[in-house]
Amino acid sequence: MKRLWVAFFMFWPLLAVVVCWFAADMNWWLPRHDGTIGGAEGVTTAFSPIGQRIDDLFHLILIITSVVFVGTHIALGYVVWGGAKNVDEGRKSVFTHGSHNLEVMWTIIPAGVLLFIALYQMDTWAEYRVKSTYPEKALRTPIAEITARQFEWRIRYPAPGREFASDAEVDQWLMGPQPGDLYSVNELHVPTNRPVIVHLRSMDVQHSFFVPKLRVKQDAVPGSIIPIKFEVTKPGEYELLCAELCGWGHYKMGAKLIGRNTQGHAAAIEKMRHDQEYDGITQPADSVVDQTESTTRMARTN
Ligand SMILES: [Cu+2]
Repeated sequence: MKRLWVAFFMFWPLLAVVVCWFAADMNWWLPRHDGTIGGAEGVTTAFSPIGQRIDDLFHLILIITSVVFVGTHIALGYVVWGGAKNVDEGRKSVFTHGSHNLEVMWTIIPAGVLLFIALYQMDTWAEYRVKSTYPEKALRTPIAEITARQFEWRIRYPAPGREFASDAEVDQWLMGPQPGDLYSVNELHVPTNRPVIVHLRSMDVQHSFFVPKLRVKQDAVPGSIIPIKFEVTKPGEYELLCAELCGWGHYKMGAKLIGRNTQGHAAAIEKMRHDQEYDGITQPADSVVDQTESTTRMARTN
C-alpha cells in the first residue's frame, strides 16, 4: 500500500517533465519565430539578436535545472520506494543523521554551477544593459524618448534626420521638448536591422517596457532616464506591454512597436511630421499627394 503512495507522488514530477517537453510545440512557451533570423537558424528564435542570446541562456539554465530536477526525483523515488518496500515487508528502515561529505558536495557543486552561469552570461548582459558597449552611432541617433504614465506610453521622436553631436546634446534633448520633435501615443516606430536606442522614463509610478517577441524588458523608474538598446530583425508589428502592475488601468497599457526597413521607417516618420504640422487649413507645399487632396477638397467646397 505504501508503495502505491510513492508511485502517486512520483507521478507529478513526471507529469511536469512531460508537460514541459510538449510546451514549446503547443506554443505555451516564449513567443517564437520559426525560421532564420539574422543568420541564425532555429525553430525557437526571438525576433532580435539579443533575444536569441537570451533564449540560449534560458535554454542552458533550463537544461541544467531539468537534469537536477529529474536526477533528484529519481534519487528521491529510489530512497522512498526502498523505505516503503521495507515497511510493507515488515522490515525496519535505516535511519541516518546525515553525511558530512555529501553536504560538502552538494554545496560546492551548485556553487560551481552558479559561478559558471554568472561568468557565462556576462557578455550578453553587457551587450544588453551596459551603456558603454552601445554603438556610438546608435547613441547619437536615439529613436525616441518613451514616457510611461498611467495608463499609456507617450513617445517623443527627435526632429526627422536629427543627429546629435555629443552625449551632452542627447542629454539636453532629454531635458524637455524641442522644436521639430514628433509625438505619438502607444505606437513606437523603429527601423529594422540596426541597433536602436530608446530612452525610457516614467511620469508617475513604476512601469515596465516589455516586448515579448524581442525579449526586451526594462522597468521605467520614476526619476530615472534609462537607455534601452535592441534590434528588430524582421519588419512587422510587435506587442508592447507594461509588465509591472501599475494601477487599476494596467491592462490598458497594451501598445504596438512597429518595425519597418529604413525607407519605410523614414516614410512613417515623414507622415507623422506631415500630420502633426497640418493645421486643418493649409497643406505643406512639399507633398504632391497632399496638394492633390487639397485641390479636390477646394473643388468640393467650390
Ligand atoms: Cu504600467
